[in-house]
Amino acid sequence: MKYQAPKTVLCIHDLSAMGRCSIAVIAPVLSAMGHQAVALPTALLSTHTGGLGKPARLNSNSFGLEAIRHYQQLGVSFDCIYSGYLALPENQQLVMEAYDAWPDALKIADPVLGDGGRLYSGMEDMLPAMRQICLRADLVTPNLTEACLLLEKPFPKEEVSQETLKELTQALSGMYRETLITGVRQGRDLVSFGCGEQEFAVRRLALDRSYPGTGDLFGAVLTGALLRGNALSAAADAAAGFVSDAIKHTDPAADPAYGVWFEPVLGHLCNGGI
Ligand code: PXL
Repeated sequence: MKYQAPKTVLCIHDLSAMGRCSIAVIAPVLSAMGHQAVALPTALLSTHTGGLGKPARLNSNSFGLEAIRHYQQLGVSFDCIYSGYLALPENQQLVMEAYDAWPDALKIADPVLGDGGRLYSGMEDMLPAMRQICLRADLVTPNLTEACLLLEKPFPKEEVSQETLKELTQALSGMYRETLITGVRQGRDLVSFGCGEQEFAVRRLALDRSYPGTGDLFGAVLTGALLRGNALSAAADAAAGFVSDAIKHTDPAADPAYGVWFEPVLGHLCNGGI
């Protein structure tokens, strides 16, 4: 038997214990896809900040810095550094130190700042830090709100056309290495638009339900699929398909603040399915 080492991903996100987002969904998704997820929490929260009241919160930058030193002492090497929600602007330092420590890792940055044209609670001071991270990343994956924030453009009042989406992605691609704008509503579809070596669009029928954490689920499947050697367009398609599946398996009567019921469909990611 020939052993194949799992790919190792350093996940620099918060851990929201309940509400199905952040490391709570990213780690199981990456594991199901055969990768080793190493959690580097930017903060520990009892829930996310999107509709479950005021969460208990433990912010720490020093924990992450010490953890990075420890992994360096161990001689660990990461195949990928995947960052998202920062709890403090100083958390930027964690991502930068990780980039310096493991320069050959694939750097995926999700500039988690807001959704639906609004900033998430507590994100008011985080834009400069996200910008710095995105400048050094190989792939940046904003939603439309985050794309507008990065570009200092107002959030569009009306649905964006394919042409506008293309222009926004191209503008970001002029600033960053490769960009994928995710989850944009166009007519009956939810579209992700990629621009880097190639331009492409991935479409799924929108399901008229929205949940916190779907960006993290999308990002985790995208990361896992890229690490399996898929092209960005194929990885984005797999991610859109998984999120759509997970929403379809969620009781529409359930409180959306607790996120999508992705657990019953996690098995779809196993055994090289994607
Ligand atoms: O899924 C993004 C996210 C991550 N972490 C926390 C959040 C959110 C979105 O609301 O509140 C704490």
